[in-house]
Amino acid sequence: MSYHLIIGDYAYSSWSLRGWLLFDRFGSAVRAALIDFTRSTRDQLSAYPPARTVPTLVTPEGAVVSDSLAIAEELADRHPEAGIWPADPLARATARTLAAEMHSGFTALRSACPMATRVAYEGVEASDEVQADLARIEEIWAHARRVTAPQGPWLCGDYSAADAFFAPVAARIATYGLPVGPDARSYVDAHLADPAFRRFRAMGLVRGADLPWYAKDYPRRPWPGPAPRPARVAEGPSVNAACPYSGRAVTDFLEMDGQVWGFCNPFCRDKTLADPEAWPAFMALVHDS
Ligand SMILES: N[C@@H](CCC(=O)N[C@@H](CS)C(=O)NCC(=O)O)C(=O)O
Repeated sequence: MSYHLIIGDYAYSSWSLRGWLLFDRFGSAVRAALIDFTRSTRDQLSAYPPARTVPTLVTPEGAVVSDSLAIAEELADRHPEAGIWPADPLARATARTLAAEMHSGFTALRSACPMATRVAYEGVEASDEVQADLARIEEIWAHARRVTAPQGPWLCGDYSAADAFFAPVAARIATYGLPVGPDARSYVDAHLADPAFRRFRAMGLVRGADLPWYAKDYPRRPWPGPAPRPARVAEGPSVNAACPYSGRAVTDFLEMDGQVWGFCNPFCRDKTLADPEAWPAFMALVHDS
């Protein structure tokens, strides 16, 4: 039996994004299942006591781990080679304190600006409380980068659980156009360009309804992340006979750059259509054909 991860809506569930990134970014195989955010989370998790929130992980032995920080720690212990926490002690301790502060804090930002990755707004006025949260976030991001001196864009060296924990914060800053300085903006942009983040967002663009209780009455602007490569739904036949994800026979098609590609179900086609370059198996097929 493998890991079983139960998550919420791709477009709205910020804690689920953290849990999902801990698998997708660090390479542990997982069977993921979605619960429906239009119905009671608690009822849908009743088969996994004592879980009440998502993400919930069921380990191969049947332990129910229903908290994102506990999932990070458990995966890090089970897969030390994956680099979920940095190997360097100073960087690791810094990553841990950042992830923990995110896990227990920033309630003004979280309640005023719920994650909603299908939209980007303009003209959002951040309250004093939200601005105070943003100032603290910028302070600890800058601190982490100062003491760990990473070569790349991430907080504590290579991408770590601290970055997975702040991915939904980056998404909120992007969606609501929140005011942050240039260093924080670069860090947000790194998340928006991260293929794992883009995969989660692509699935959110094509699965699940728009939930009215998350909608805000601000004018909209285009998503500030990388523009997806243009593609459209098409008819077969396709260049490929087998789906790039499952290897099964193709039934649903898209066209990109004048060529038709096939998938074994509409969701695999549509998540690819939403952001083709986020999907390595698809892009490998395109490059190798
Ligand atoms: N401390 C938990 C919080 C998880 C959480 O609140 N998840 C939300 C979805 S983003 C949820 O399941 N809400 C449903 C509910 O509270 O009934 C964690 O770190 O995973």
